[in-house]
Amino acid sequence: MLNKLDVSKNYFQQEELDMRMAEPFRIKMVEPIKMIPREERERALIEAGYNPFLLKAEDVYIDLLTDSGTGAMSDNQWAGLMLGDESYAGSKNYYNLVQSVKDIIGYNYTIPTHQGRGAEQVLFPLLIQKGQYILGNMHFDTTKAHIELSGGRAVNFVTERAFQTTVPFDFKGNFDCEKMESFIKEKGVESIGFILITITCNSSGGQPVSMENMREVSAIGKKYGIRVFIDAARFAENAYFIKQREKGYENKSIAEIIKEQFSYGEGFTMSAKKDALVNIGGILALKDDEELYTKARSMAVPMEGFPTYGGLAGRDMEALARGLREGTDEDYLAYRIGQVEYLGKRLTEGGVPIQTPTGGHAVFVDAKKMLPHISAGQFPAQSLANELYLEAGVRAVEIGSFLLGRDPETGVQCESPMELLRLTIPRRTYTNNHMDVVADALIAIKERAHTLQGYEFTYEPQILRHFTARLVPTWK
Ligand code: P70
Repeated sequence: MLNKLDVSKNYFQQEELDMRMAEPFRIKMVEPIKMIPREERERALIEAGYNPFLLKAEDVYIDLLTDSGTGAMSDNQWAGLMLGDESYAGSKNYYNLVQSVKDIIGYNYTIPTHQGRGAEQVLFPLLIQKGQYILGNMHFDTTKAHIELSGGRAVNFVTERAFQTTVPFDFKGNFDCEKMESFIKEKGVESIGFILITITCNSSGGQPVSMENMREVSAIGKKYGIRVFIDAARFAENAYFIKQREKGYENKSIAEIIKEQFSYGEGFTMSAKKDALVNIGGILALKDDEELYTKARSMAVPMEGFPTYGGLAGRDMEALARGLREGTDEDYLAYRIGQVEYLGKRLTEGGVPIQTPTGGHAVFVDAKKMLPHISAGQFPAQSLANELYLEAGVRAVEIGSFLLGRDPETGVQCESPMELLRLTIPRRTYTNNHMDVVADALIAIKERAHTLQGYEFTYEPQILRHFTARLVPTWK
């Protein structure tokens, strides 16, 4: 009898092999990728100012920068592209999208947008009065920027357990409801704009929010008359975790869980480039507030486009209408979460510290633990990102002090509570052999982690600096 899996490394015992799920699809089109030689990678990284955002994608072998818009569409979605109705007004693809949102999420009013931030820029100014607080588990960075652009102040209430990376907890995306309620009482209800639940919670590691927690947040909203919205980029992955981990949901279908999740909000913004499996697109939807919908529709026209296309081609709306359905398929989700788990398991076995348990869309390596000799101000996770590129042509992204930036008032570098390297896994794109390349590289780096150096700026833009900043190693 086969005891170990004989492909790549011998990591799997028999029972794990039995549990393992192969891809629930076969591949009918491929896109060649290649690893350029080490000297060329060194040159490319210098040219990129030691900032992987500035690398040419062609110089990257395995691209784990983001899961946003990088997934593979299905044959059904590609077929949908050919059915694009490019009418300026009333495209049939828009009505298909509205129907998908109704069927899957249960909301009545849908406005397509060019991506997630498009939905945010239409909705937020309608909800925020200057100086109001917007309460979230952990706002995503562009979301925070949109809140601030609308005059609001973004405040995070994610559970402290999220910051203890080595201590497992099933729902590290949960709100600390007690803390949030004290804040509401302290500041007064009129100073609160709305509550935003981000599922899954990207910034704490793609970590899910439990149904119980969503219910509690919604109850707090009702108690104080504060509106609750959802940042729904990874809503299907969140539902899958609830089914896997939350008592009482093991026998519910993903479809039922998704509907219940959305019952706790009155509207959502969604970057459709994630769980909805498209390369571009977003959605703003409202459950039943016709008045707010009417206002949002008027705002959408100058910002995004006429409300039946909102910045998308008809064909893109069709791919999205179909992707929304595919992204909620249970077999697909089991494979998807399984792949992230696989990479996490390989890294853990190899002694690389990660946020545990693994989340939905990425494995987050704890660079603070792996490179304790590099201070927050010299960006340990950025150092690890650069070394990973040199080692194996893999591009990952820093989520730590480099991304966080400086205090706008004092100009002092903020210290992030976590210094993470995000290995973000595009959907249906790479195989577990690719995951092995990534794991082997990080395990090799771990052995010489003490030799890695910190970084300092040679160019530091004032806003959203991480996208275009240039760095050098501190000893050079
Ligand atoms: C990511 C991307 C986008 C995002 C999100 C949540 C929870 C809204 C948005 C905005 C962005 C990114 C980060 C680093 C590198 C590349 C890209 N997340 N809410 O990868 O949506 O981008 O469609 O405007 O995660 O996490 P959109």
